[in-house]
Amino acid sequence: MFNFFNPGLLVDTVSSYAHDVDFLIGLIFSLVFIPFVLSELVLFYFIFKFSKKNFLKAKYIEGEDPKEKKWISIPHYIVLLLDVIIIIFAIGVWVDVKQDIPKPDRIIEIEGRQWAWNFTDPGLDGILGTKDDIRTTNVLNIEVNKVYNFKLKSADVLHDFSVPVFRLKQDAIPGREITGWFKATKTGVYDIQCAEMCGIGHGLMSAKIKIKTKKSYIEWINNR
Ligand SMILES: [Cu+2]
Repeated sequence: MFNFFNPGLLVDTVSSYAHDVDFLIGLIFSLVFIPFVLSELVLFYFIFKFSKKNFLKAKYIEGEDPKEKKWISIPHYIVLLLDVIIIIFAIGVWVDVKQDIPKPDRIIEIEGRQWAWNFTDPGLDGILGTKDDIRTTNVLNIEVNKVYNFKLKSADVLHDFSVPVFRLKQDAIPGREITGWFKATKTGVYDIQCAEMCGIGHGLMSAKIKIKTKKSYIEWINNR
């Protein structure tokens, strides 16, 4: 599929599904951009052409004769077809990212609150809710190339856990625990944001995700 707009060039792609989301953005942009340019060209051509005085008098057309409205109905069917193409690809990516949650190597807890992110790592035993759990605020330490499931909660209002390099966004809803997943493909330090207006400190709700190698991740756990 033609994909001349690649957002991956603007923001690093660091999760297993980041390229799928980029493909979708590129697909939608391409399929919307071309009809947009064509229809604007036709519009300006007609404005120019019919602005000459006494060129052609406007007629009242009821559209009962199919030939008279083909200029409307054919582009309309093309747009509907493009919509269906977008929906088919979008459902595929949605199922991968949001619904088919793979078996985790590790389960963590994420809690949004006004105005910080709290993270709970299960620690050495790999089990949440035990004594060796590691709680951090505004820094999430994870291991590269491992499937993580997260249990996302909110302590107060709507927040949204967003990791741009993962192409991941998930609302945190008070009273609910939402399970999601990611698998980081590169080490490094990247931004976490809150993507839901959650009060006056919303803009301060930035955090960091530190994606570590197995060795430095185990080191981090042992040094706690
Ligand atoms: Cu927030």
